[in-house]
Amino acid sequence: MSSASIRAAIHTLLAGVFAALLSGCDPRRFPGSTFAPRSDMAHWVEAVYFEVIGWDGLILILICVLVFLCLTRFSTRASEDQPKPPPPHPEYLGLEVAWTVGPALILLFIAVPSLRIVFRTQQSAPPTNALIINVTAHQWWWQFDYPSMGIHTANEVHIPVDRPVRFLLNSTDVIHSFWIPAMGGKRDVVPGHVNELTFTPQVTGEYIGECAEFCGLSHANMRFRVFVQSRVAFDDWRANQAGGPRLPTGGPARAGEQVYVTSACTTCHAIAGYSSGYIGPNLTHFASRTTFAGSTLRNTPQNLAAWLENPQALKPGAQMPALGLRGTELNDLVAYLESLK
Ligand code: HEC
Ligand SMILES: [Cu+2]
Repeated sequence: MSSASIRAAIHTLLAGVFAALLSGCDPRRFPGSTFAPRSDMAHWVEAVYFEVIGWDGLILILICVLVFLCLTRFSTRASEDQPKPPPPHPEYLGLEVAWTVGPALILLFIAVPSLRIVFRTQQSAPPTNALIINVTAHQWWWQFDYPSMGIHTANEVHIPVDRPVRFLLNSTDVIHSFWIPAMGGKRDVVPGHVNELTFTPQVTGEYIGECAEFCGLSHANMRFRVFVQSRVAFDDWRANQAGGPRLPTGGPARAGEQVYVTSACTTCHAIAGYSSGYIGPNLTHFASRTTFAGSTLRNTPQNLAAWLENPQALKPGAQMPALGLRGTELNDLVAYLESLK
C-alpha cells in the first residue's frame, strides 16, 4: 500500500468517526443536548461555541498544512551516503518569540468572546419583570418555591414563555449544579450561598434538567422537568397550585387521608392544611406532577405504591424510610395522594 492510499484510508476513517460523534448531537433523539437552544442564554452560549470552534478549526487546518509541507517538502530519506544535516542553530530568537506570542494571542482571541458571554449570563441587574423562583437542592431532589405566588412544588417547574425567569439557587447539604441543557446553566448550587441564573425561555415545551455535579449515591437520579407554557396555560397552572389541596370526597381517597394524617409522613412532608414537614417534597398538589422522585419515575399508582413500600429499591440511598405500609392501607394512601391534583 502506498503512503498516499494509507493517508486516504486514515482520512476516511477519521471522517467516519467524526460523523458518528456528530450524530450524537441530534437534539430530537437526545433531549440532554445543548445543540437545540430554546432560551436567549442558550443561544448566546451556542454562538460562542461555534465562534470558538471556527477559530480552532482554522488553526487546525493551518497546522495540518504546515505539518504536511514539512513532511513532503523538507524530509530527507536517511541513507548512508547522504551528508548529515547540520545541527539546528540553538538561537532562533525570532522563532521562539513567535511561538510564545502566537499561542498567547490565540488564547486571548478565544478568551474575549467567551468572557463576554460569561459576564452577560451573570447579569448583576436582572430584568425587573423577572419571575423569581427559589430553588433548593437536596440529596437527591429539587425544591421549587415561587415567593410571589405562594407556590411550593418539587422536581417539576413551570415557567411562562417569553418572560425572564430568575432562579435563586441554594442547597441544604452538598454542592449540586443546576442545568437545563436547552435553556441554561450549569450553575453551582452551594450550601449557605445563593447563586443566580437568569434567562428568558423562548419556546413552549417540556425540557429536562439535571444535577451536573456529583453529589452522592443517587446523583444520576436527581433530575427535574421544566414546563415552558403559554401565558394562559401558566396562569391556569398557577391558579391551581396557589390553592389548597383537593379534599377527598369519599372512598379509598378519604380513608387514605386518615392514613396520611396518622402516619409518620407528616413529619417530613407538607400538605397545605394537613402537615408542614419540610424534609421531603411538598405534596399539596402531588397528583398534578407527571413524575416524582427526582423526576425519575412516572407518576402512576403502581409506581407510587412501589415507592411507598420501598423507596431505596427504586432510588438507591433515597432519604425516605420504608414505613412498612401494606394492603388496603397502602392502596388507600395511594388513592389519596393521586387525588391531590
Ligand atoms: C424521614 C422523612 C420522610 C418520611 C417519614 C416520609 N418521607 Fe416521603 N420523602 C422523603 C424524602 C427525603 C423524599 C425525596 C426522596 C427523593 O426523591 O430522593 C420523599 C419523597 C416522597 C414522595 C415523592 C415526591 C416527589 O414529588 O418526588 C412521596 C409521594 C412521598 N415521599 C410520600 C410519603 C408518604 C405518603 C409518607 C408516609 C407513609 C412519607 N413519604 C414518609 C422523606 C420522608
Ligand atoms: Cu448531583
